[in-house]
Amino acid sequence: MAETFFITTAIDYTNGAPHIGHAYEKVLADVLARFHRLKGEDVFFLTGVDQHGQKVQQSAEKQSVEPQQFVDGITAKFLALWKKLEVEYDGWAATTDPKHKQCVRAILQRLWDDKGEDGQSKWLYKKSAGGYYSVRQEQFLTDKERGPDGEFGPEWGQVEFREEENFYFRLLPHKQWLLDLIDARSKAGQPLVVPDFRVAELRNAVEKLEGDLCISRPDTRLKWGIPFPESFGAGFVTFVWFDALVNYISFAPDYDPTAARPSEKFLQYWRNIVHVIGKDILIPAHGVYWPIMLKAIGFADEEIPTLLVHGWWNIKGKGGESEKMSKTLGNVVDPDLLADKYGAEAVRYYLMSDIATGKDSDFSEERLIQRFNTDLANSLGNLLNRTLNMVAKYREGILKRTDADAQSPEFAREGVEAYVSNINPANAEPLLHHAIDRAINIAVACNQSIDAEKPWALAKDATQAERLDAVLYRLAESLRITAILLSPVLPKSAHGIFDQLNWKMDLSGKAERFHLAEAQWGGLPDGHQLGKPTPLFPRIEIPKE
Ligand code: ME8
Repeated sequence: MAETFFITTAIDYTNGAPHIGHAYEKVLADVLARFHRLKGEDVFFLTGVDQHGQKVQQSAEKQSVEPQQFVDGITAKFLALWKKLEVEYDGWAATTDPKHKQCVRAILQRLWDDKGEDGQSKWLYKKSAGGYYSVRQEQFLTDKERGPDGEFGPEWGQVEFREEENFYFRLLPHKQWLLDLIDARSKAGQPLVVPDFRVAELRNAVEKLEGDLCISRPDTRLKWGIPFPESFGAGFVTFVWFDALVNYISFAPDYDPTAARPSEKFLQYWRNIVHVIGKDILIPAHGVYWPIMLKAIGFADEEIPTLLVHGWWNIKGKGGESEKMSKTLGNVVDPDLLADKYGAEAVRYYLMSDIATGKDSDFSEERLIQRFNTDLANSLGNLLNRTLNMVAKYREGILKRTDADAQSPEFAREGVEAYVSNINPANAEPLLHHAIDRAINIAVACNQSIDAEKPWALAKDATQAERLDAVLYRLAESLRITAILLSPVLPKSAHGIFDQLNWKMDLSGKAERFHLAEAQWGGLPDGHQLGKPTPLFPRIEIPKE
């Protein structure tokens, strides 16, 4: 049976149109999913939208529409964008889906019914509390959130004093368990969080944990959530995290929230899971709440998922410093417009190659153009064009294998190895941009070898016929391998390269055309007829001011 791989993303809030940060994360997960498919694994890729909450309720009210109508409109934008950006998922998690709501309610019921010796729930309790509440962030604020002037800063929006009764999920009794889990995973070389520089950050946060998690809102002020089961008494909805995090299991294959232990079919995927999330939602949501929630519903320690935490795309401000993208500053980058302007693959390539996984980067349209022109137009596209033209001119499009090219040239073998070792999402330091560089470097090395070997000179010398055959074979074969390696990032272009190489035409357009196992030297047979060259990556011309 094939190995499995389960990959999820954060589900995006549907209170506004998707921005470049959303696009980055979904493309990142799509590339990793495609890489695992390339390895022949049985992949389940889950993404979706987080449709409940106060912000949505308020935005809908402003537009005088029902919240469902409002989120349906925004959800449609996300769906259209993923189609445009070639994000191909297997499961779509929309939190207003009845299947999800039922799962959340079943989990609440299960935790409520799991009683300790005192006859009370071991996991949930009800209490009354008062405090300052940020409407924008949907949370009560503590003194830690006050600025140097003693006031709550503008990032919290409208802040008001509130007193209310709510349900809480116990976190504090599980603090030591979580610390031990973090340590054990790091010791075993499988850190709970990657890149592993985030482990210390999470550990500190757990050590400082002071309170439990409020999981309800009175429905007098928040209607747009999932109503608690009747046994909790009327008038409460659950909101944000207790709703959103559950998507990872409610939309997973074969999850039953009422079973004491998850099914074997579910665990087959879940045992190889990676949650891809942004750095802002590691602490406390994914790093603290989620492991404890999973423990509460019967997951074993080794079934607590690995978190792949990516950095943020910022914008360079006028003074050259990095600024957060925000609607207020009006500097939000629209991935939809960008894809229309440069094409989906140019956007995918830039987002994957110009940021170190886990770190932040400044978004720049100039860099997008530059990377496209340097790596794709000048290196890869140019190589494809030159190779096909030379084989057409000197050998009527037919490749000849000689003893000289029985072995993989070092740059191709090393390129494949370095690519594979860098791309693995569970690595302590996954470095997708290095993997991409290694694949592109194969094309760069080939272009250099053309300049060094001068096939046009070899073609003029009859004693060099075999040498010319070897040079041309090496170029075509390197292109075939590079196309396989880049297929997760550039699926359409990889098909384009295979089409022009006239390779596996019976599978034209199908993902099964690419297999990592075939990224080995010698795939193209002696006598193989190559196709015709057509420019695959026309240079992007920079508009003059
Ligand atoms: O947090 N660069 O939703 P969200 C990179 N619904 N990534 C960015 C980014 C940027 N500039 N801005 C946001 C939520 N993101 C919750 C998640 S999961 C059970 C619930 C990332 O729409 C952000 O880090 O605010 C997060 O991973 C994702 O986009 C969705 O953010």
